[in-house]
Amino acid sequence: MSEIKLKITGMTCGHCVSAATKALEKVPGVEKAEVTLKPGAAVVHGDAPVAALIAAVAEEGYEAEQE
Ligand SMILES: [Cu+2]
Repeated sequence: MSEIKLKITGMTCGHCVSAATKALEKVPGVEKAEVTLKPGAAVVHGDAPVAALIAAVAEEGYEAEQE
């Protein structure tokens, strides 16, 4: 199991954080995602392709990049 750190931009409130968390945790291979608003970031636990994580976040309307 690995830990992937993402920088996320576009989140403005707690709802965004929970939407991003849920989106990340739906990606196959992800065991847990810890998303923070300030700074906009996520620590993803599990084994999932970074591109799939970024796509899941993008689908919710936020931008992610690997940190
Ligand atoms: Cu929000």
